[in-house]
Amino acid sequence: MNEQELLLQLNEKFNNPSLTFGFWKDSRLPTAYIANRFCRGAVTLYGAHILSYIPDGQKDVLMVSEKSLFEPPKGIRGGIPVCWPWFGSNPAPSHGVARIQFWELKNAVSLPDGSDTLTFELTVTEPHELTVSLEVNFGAALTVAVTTVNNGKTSFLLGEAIHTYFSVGEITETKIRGLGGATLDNRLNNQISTAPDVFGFQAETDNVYHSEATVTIEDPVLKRKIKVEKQFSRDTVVWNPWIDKSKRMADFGDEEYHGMVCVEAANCFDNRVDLAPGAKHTLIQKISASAF
Ligand code: TA6
Repeated sequence: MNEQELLLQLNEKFNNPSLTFGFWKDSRLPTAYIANRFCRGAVTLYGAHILSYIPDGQKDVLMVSEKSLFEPPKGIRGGIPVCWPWFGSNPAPSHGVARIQFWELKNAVSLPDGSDTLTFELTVTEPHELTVSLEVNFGAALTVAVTTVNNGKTSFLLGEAIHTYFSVGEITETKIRGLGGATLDNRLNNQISTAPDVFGFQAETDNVYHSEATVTIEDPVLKRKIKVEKQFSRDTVVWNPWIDKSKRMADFGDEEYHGMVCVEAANCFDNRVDLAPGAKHTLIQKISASAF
């Protein structure tokens, strides 16, 4: 079946009034477009990758690089990559296999409150026999739940992150609030410290906070704050590539670091989840934007 036939099949199978299917921009990535009383949004079957979340009256909460490729097997730069079933650049491919494979859209439901929930699923046999599902609710908030089932006969150490690229007006004016007191693992110099409750950005930042506390992104330029709530997330990752790393990323504009910050619900490195045979684990992140 070619992409056009897939789109036709999806539009026939899921005929919710708030849901249409098309390609993402000028790519050939089959994408679900949501428009309901709360928001507009988009998620492609490639990686079950959420590309846009625009609450009514707001600008897009998510940032997608103008230089991102939308061509398998390259991962998309921006939106919400699902890092699974490992986090980090080792082994390759960076952040695992889920974001560079096509998932199946299993279900799409318009709920009585007017929000919409889509459920995607992917089953793999390497590096282990696992099934992962992503359930996303597009409503007054954006709620993402990533559930893993171990189908194998042995345990598996699961690394994962909901690697969200948030759009901000200017990173040097942006503050992150809520991680005070958490153990901070600076991945750039491997120094361990205790996190302050509020911090800003003056250089490349690649920190893992051993905390699932709610984070608020304070953006005085776009005059909004974004609340990031998490469940079953032992870690919170905060990342901005800054000047030099931005220049090294071919799929990211040299100046795009000014307009983004990643805040990620995660279980990574020493906090991976030891998943017994037959066991299930869910990681949840809920995003909501309000005036600031
Ligand atoms: O989440 C932070 C991070 O691990 C950074 O180290 C940086 O590599 C970023 O993810 C992007 O990773 P990617 O594989 O998408 O280039």
